Amino acid sequence: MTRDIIFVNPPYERIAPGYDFVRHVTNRAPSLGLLHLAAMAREHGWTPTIVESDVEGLDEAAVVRRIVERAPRYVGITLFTVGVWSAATIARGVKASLPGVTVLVGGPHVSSMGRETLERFDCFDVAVAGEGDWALIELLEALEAGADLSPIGGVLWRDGETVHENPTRPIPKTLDDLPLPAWDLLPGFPHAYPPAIYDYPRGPVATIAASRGCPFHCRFCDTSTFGERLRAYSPGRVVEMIRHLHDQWGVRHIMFVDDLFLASRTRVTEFCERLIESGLRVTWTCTARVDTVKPDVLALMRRAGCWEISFGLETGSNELLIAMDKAARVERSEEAVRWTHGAGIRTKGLFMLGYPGETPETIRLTRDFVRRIPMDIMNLTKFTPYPGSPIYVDLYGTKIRPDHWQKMNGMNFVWAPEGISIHELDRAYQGLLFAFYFRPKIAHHYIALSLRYPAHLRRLLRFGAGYARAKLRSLVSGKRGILVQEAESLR
Ligand code: B12
Ligand code: SF4
Repeated sequence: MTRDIIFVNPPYERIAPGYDFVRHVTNRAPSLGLLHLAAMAREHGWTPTIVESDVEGLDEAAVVRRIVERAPRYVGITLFTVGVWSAATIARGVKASLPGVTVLVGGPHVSSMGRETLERFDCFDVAVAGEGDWALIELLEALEAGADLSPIGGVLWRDGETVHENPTRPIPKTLDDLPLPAWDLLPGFPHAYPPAIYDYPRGPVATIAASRGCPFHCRFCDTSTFGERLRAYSPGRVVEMIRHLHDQWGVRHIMFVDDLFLASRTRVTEFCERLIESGLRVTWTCTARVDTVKPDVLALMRRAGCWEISFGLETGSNELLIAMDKAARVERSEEAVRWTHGAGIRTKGLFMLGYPGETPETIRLTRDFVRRIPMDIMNLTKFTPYPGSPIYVDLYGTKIRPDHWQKMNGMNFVWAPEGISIHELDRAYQGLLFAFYFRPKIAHHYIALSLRYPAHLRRLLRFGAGYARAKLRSLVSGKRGILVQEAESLR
């Protein structure tokens, strides 16, 4: 008898209604978590399948049909806060047709809100908080045997009306024991999963999390899944993974999604040296804190193929950086960006707008800052108090705001600081992006990049054509422009 399990990355509100064309330029990275879980399950005798709803163009009803056709014993859904309601719709739909199925949930939302999630949604049977790789296997074996779930660390389960929360499990010291993520089970891999436009030179692209955990506590950040202890693959194992992706799948660019790729100077140096020695011709991008870069390491990274570094710059105001509990200040951010630019690596600044304490003055400081530094991409998100982040507790206590969950994709203001309205924030949002991008030197940079890497130009043209079609449709239907519709849909 087959031991089927279907893993699902549910559809979620990634794009505002009427804005489907945006998918041509956005990041379509798969759920790496599900790839790890599927690999682990397969290694332990299970037959896993992965459903990547958005990339496969499946809405909730289509996902349910897909699952029901296969009639698995278990369904495992990964939950970001933004996807919880959609996941619940899928779980209910599946259970209506397959009453015997067991629905497991895990992921960042469960790591911080596991109990509340099981209490609110009785369609989810068992939850795993934190790292799921080993917990999943123990859980599946216990469920198969009809055994007691209480000894399995990290698991939350229901007994009648009561939700039980087991103690957390010990964290393994190394990641090297994990099997390779099951890229072979990912529909359309690797071509269907490009990062955001201009975020890589040439595809196809794959993601790797070379480490897990972060010892810092920036107040807006949810670190509840991997906690504060940093663990990593050995540099040799990372190079092995890159070789596999390159040789088996033709991958030419790697996106490291670790929270702190540059945490250990020794490890990064060894990784770069090994990658250079390997002769693999791949480029890569990573994220870093501004206080971890130095010119000599940057020069080595560049030689090893590093194409872009994303820095969490957040704002141009030191007062806000202090409020966020970020260790570095604006001056350090500026220095890091200049060093990186000087080393020939592109820089992407991750910013947020609307953090508690934001004022017209802090917005002005951010505007001046982004125009002053040699940054190549500005990524601006709308401040969102995600469950699991310290600021969520400051603003909401532990009270659940399920009405907000579906909007928690960084593209909606769900909260506004004192003295500034959401409407003003929306205007400032567009103003900041405009101030950064609409400058001759940036236009010149992107024209040069498009000519050098024409795949981006094709994506941009598809985006432009989609935009024109959407605009035309809204004009013909007598409705107002799509930008106005978006603003209304968020209220
Ligand atoms: C890469 C990444 C992305 C990628 C890929 C997303 C994806 N589907 O995985 C992209 C760019 C698309 C993305 C988008 C967003 N992201 Co993001 N992203 C990350 C990042 C940096 C790494 C994720 C990762 O690959 N981790 C490694 C894998 C192995 O871990 P994992 O997926 O969590 O899975 C493990 C466990 O969670 C668990 N598990 C997961 N699912 C399941 C299911 C079952 C059944 C079980 C048993 C266990 C289990 O087991 C897995 C293996 O140990 C994290 C930060 C982080 N440190 O995790 C943020 C993070 C997950 N993102 C976040 C957010 C908010 C978003 C966005 C909503 C908005 C935004 N600002 O970007 C969007 C949309 C989310 C979506 N549904 O896709 C938040 C989530 C907060 C929350 N409570 O929802 C995080 C935690 C960042 C942060 N620190 O605040 N993201
Ligand atoms: S923002 Fe980065 S450094 Fe800060 S807590 Fe989150 S992962 Fe750690």
